[in-house]
Amino acid sequence: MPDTAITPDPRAPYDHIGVEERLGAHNYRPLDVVLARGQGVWVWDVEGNRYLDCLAGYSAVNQGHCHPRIRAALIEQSGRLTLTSRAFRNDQLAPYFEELCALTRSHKVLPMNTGAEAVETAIKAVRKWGYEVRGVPEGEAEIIVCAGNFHGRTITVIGFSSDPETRGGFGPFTPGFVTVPFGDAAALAAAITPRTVGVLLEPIQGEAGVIIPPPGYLRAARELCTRHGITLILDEIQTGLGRTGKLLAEEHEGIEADVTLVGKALSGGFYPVSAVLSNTEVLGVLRPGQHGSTFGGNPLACAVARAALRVLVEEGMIGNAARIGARMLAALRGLGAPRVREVRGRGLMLAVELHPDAGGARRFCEALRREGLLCKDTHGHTIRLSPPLVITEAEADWALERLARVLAGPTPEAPPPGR
Ligand code: IF1
Repeated sequence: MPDTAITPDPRAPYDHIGVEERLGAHNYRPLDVVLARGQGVWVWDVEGNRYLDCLAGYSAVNQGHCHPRIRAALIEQSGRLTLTSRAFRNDQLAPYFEELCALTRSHKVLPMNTGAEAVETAIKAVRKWGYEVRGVPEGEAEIIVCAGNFHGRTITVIGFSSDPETRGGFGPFTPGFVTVPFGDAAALAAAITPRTVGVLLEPIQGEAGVIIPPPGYLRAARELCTRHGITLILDEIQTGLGRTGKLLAEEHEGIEADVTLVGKALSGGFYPVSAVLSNTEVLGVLRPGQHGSTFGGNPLACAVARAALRVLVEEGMIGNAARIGARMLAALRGLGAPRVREVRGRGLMLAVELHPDAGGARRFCEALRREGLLCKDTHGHTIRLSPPLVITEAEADWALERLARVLAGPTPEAPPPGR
């Protein structure tokens, strides 16, 4: 059982799970833990049990739960001005643009809300750029994507997913996407045609199970896009903002994308904030009235994002991710647990892939929950580990001790059947 408890919540008798299951759509199968409070890497459930959060909101809580400086910015701005629409200007937008562009070395930014919206926005801009700048015949633009990708849940985006779970039953889909194997530069080169306007990649495929491409692949993609005059679009919504031990994962290969997408931790988990980062040539094709969003660039989002970026840098979270991530990767690899097929990771974006005969990763996530560690399985046999970047050595050792116990211990009983 997890160690430190807090005063149980008097509402504990409330049937959180029963009501959620009865009234909510079943588009998730969450662990049966009802969280009520979070601080740093720790979260507490309604019974007062403490857990170390090894998912961090799928890398949206890189700065740790309820970071006080981001919360202060949220509270302060929420008392001044929260939403004006972009029909008018607001006093948070320009400073946010300046700070975001300076940090990411971008020349132009288009503010959106969710990651999927940023991906959709990039697709619109790059297609239009293709027609107006590259001279591709209208309506014929092609964007190359990779098998195993995850870029969001909208119809266009799932249309180029290769995962039957993600796309099954939702057609018809948007045309204009060509799929190549991830990590294969020759296949990427062969897929480029005069109608190609861009290549959309995750620097590391998160949902696919933290799939790291061969060294040099991102550089090869960069060189191919430069040579053919097409745009390299990097989806850093999960890999960005310190997760892999660099501000952006592209830095591991010393390249710069033409279009970079960020989201999730851009708000430290306080608010949906995303952004398309690029240059005038690409984003300049979007003229007034051709794209927008009710909440995109709202002053509350800008104030929160400004604080989230500030603490990420000022509190050394990026370097900590590199340091603690390397420590965890080495320790997990050193376990030598027979049921572990591979341990993958860069910075604090880690994954433990189990052999299929281990019985599936879900049962190990359930067992880890009972030990006080919250993590998520993906694609059946892989346990993803992505704690907040503020994790200390001691907290990482606390997590590793439990991971070692569960991964090397007896096979946990099968999880309860999905509802
Ligand atoms: C779910 C996955 C992770 C993303 C990348 C765009 C988006 C995401 C690389 C869209 C979002 C989230 C979505 C959430 C679970 C989570 C996820 F398992 F689905 F794939 F992180 F790996 N690009 N990922 O990872 O951003 O619109 O959600 O803000 O849909 O279950 P969003």
